[in-house]
Amino acid sequence: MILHLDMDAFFASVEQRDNPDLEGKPIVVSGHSMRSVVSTASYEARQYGIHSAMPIFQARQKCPHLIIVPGSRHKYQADSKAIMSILKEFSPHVEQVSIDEAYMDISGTRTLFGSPENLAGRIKDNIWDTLSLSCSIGIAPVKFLAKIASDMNKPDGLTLISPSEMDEVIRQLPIEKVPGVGKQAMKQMASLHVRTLADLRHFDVRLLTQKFGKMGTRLSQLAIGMDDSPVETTSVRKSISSESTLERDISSYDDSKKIILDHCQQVGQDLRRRFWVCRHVSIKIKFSDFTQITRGRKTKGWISSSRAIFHEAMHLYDGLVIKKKIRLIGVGVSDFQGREAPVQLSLLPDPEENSEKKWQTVDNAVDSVWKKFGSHLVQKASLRQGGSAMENHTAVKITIQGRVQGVCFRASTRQRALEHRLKGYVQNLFDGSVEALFQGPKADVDAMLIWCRQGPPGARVDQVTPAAVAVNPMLLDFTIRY
Ligand code: TTP
Ligand code: MG
Repeated sequence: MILHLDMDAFFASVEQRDNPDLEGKPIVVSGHSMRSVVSTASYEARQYGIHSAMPIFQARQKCPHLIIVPGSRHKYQADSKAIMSILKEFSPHVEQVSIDEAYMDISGTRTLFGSPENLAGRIKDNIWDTLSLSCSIGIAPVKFLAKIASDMNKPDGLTLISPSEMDEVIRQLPIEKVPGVGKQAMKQMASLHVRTLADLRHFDVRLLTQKFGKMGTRLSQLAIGMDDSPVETTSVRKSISSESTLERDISSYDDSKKIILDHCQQVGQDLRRRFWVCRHVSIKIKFSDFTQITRGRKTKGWISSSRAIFHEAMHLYDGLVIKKKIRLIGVGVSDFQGREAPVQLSLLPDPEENSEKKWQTVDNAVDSVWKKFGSHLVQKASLRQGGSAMENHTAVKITIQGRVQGVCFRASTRQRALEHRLKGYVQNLFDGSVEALFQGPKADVDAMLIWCRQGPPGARVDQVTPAAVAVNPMLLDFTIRY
């Protein structure tokens, strides 16, 4: 089984933790300039439709009392490092994929830490106790579903997709939620009438590969739940590369340069996402007659910026004597080591970075974030309920006494609450009772209370004590708390 952890509203949560005045308020973390964009928005700010990569002026329009906090990269990096160290206490098989996100192979952990849910609960508790930050965890038999699962019950979620549930999840999974499916791919998906990942099962793998390249092949596998990508710790992965067979053979120097730049950006992004630096760059050129050459060189120091990789790649390319047309170009990097302090997509401008060129880098990062996160974030924002939609809502906290602490009780309570589209949580208390909070339209909350009094088969409910509480717009899901 694979576990995926993602911190909740990471930068914003760190700021709210460190400054009690910000707690419970709509805040965004962002750079100082007029051209700045939102790095992250607190869950309170997301209620107003504010999301990452949104220009600050637009965020202000959506929420005039929005608090804008200048980011402090070093602080987030320190927390990120601490989170990763906590994870490594549970297993050495940890792959950090961004500043607040990591995969963990938990196949061999049962003897030490019990069930996957138990392990995840302990990780969540440990991070909360040490850093006062909440995270969401997804567990699934394969990597891509673990990531999907961690997003299902954010914030403070814990979601397990068991092997028997995989098929149903894939049937329901909107195709835009699949990692790697960006805006461009979505246009083609729409023309193929593909809505969910399972819809891809109707298409031949050759057609998908023709339409989407390598990703098409991968998608046809994901559609049947196959994803053999392993959790890669720094020592496992030997190289990262990006290459493309060109639509037509080319001979122009400028065309080659553009394609090399594109590959360097891909490779650089992948490298930085993993918080690695490299010391070797190579290029691969295949000619129209299918002969091929590769050239590589060791760099002077450790590098990770796309520009430095491009510089090296062009140096190699310029050393070639090319007499034939080119049909394939590739760029690769290897010889890795983890970087001391991880740096996320540079959306928070570094104080020293003022030149126009550096801003260009920031803009490119924003573009790439849009490409990668755009549709997903937009959808997320539109799913959030605005103030008016919550006017008729009510919230009730209940304590249930009896023989109620089984996993089944909590799971079926959640199931029933989701059927009523209620927000809230259910949680075992130390005294043997269960606490639950239901929030949503009054009629649904009432129906839920009646259901709780009866309890699911196997449970024995002795007493239900309800208390009205304030509606909390922060609640976006119904979760099982640990
Ligand atoms: P995410 O995990 O994508 O977002 P998040 O942790 O803020 O919120 P969620 O609860 O939905 O996971 O990104 C982690 C951090 O990376 C985020 O706090 C800030 C930074 N980041 C940017 O700087 N720019 C971006 O566009 C995104 C998406 C994230
Ligand atoms: Mg996060």
